Amino acid sequence: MEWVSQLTRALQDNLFVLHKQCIIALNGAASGPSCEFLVRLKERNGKLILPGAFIPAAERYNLMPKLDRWVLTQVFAHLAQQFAAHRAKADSIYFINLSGATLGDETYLQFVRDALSRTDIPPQAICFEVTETAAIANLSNALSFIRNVKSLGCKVALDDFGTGLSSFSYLKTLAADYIKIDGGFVRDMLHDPMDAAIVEAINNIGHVAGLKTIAEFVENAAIQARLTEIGVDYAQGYGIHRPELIDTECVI
Ligand code: G
Ligand code: MN
Repeated sequence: MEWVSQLTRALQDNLFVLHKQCIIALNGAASGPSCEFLVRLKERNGKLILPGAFIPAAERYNLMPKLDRWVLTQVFAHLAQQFAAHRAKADSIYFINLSGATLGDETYLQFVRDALSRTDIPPQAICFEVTETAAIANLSNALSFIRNVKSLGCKVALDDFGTGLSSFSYLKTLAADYIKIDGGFVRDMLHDPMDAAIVEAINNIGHVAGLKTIAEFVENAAIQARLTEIGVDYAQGYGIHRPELIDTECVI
């Protein structure tokens, strides 16, 4: 219950902070994916709390639709500046996480449409990340959300892919552009043959389905080399870039 008041206050007083984490191309894949925006909660003592700690509470108390809108507003203000200053490449793609609750919120689409119309950010530079589990739990909402957001020109990624139960069969139904291979399989893939096999399987089936693949939690160069060998298209993780405040210039 304490989370409710802390999160509500954080929304009112702008106590959330946005970080970005760079995404790089492996295998000479055409660039495009540039970074993912990640939200953190700032405590009074200045300490940052990671989303894993507060998002379950925000979901339970129905605060995610508000937080998702706050993120989009901040990201668009930041990107509008980047594009105006020619700091964004023509083919840059920026990844924004969405909660399951927002998938069912039809007014969110209008919110995106309005936000796009107020700036010169190209719609194809925005990719919405939907977790595989949220998409499957609200399948009809997810299907119409994906269709609608793609009709605006934006892209869609299936986040944390592989943790759901029926991952592969839903790939046929969900018309996404990117699969993000769940970091839990990537992190230990050099020591755990099952994890390595799962990463390979997701990468293969993703390619057959016509999607580009992105590995999360690439924590060192050895994992990056193995992913390159397997043929994964893009990578992100602490070994490539530690998330940093959005105002910092991206180093890569
Ligand atoms: O659900 P999603 O995959 O969007 O969550 C990403 C979270 O994981 C972020 O909070 C981010 O800071 C964190 N993260 C990013 N890269 C790594 C990594 O290489 N290792 C670990 N353990 N966490 C990471
Ligand atoms: Mn994500």
